[in-house]
Amino acid sequence: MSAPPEVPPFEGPELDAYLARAGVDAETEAFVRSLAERGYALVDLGDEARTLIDRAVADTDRIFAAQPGMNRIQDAWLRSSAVKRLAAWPKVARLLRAAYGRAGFPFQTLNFLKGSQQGLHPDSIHFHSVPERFMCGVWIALEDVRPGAGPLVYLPGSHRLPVMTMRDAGVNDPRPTPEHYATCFVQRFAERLDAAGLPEERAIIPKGWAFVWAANLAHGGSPLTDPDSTRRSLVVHWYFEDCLYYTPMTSDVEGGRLSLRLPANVATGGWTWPRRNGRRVYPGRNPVLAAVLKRVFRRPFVAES
Ligand SMILES: O=C(O)CCC(=O)C(=O)O
Repeated sequence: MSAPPEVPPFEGPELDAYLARAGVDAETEAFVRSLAERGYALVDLGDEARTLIDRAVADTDRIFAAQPGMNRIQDAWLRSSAVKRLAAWPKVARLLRAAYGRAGFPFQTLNFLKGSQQGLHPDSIHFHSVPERFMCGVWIALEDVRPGAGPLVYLPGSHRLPVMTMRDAGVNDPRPTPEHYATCFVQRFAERLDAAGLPEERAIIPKGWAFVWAANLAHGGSPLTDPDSTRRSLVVHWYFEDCLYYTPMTSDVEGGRLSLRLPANVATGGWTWPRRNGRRVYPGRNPVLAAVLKRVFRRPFVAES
């Protein structure tokens, strides 16, 4: 058996040869090439998924209704089997397998009721892997996205920029914090995007379609120009097997101190143990404890932003 790739094939220089070897169908090839060229790809999840979406919306609307003013539910998959099934949708798993050359697994879900209005950011500062870039986001429209509802905004091609670490952002601290992110990273990242001069686009997509982004693609939520308008969506974050998983925002990557994670595996309901070259790596006591405690309390976390 050949070793898994150290670079996601769609991010690497040998894509044509990889695709020829893999012998994928036309839809898969278009998906992989879109990720390579633009850093994102669109997927129609199909009518079965649209039926399931109605159940997921009913489940999450109940949680939102119980907490007026709240706009985000983290890990509703722990409470809703419809969210859980959508998060691990087989068509998405198959396409990602082709793009990354490794099996993927969803590790977290976020449900939004309205647009998030989040600033432009790459997921590679929130979740990353060793080897790098084995992470992606899958944004599923749970209703048709209207232009005034704060659609997802993104900069095609920004995935090719170098991954920005906290040190790159000017944080000279071996233990960076979310405060450093807010005070340094956000500004430095915005400057980098300005310098790159890439155009902005918005994802105005129908219910049941997914927008898949590469780990380093700059994306966020555009302003809500119609404040009453909902924009129900499910964001699923995926990792890939045989990697280490960590939180870059609180890591000193250059200094070799990673905040390792023990990610949940939404598909199996368990966890996926970090591995390097086929061998298990112990992520440390705190990540294991955090993962277990989260499961014991089982309540999906509801937040305002
Ligand atoms: O849904 C949005 O508006 C943005 C979501 C996002 O940026 C994320 O989950 O990383």
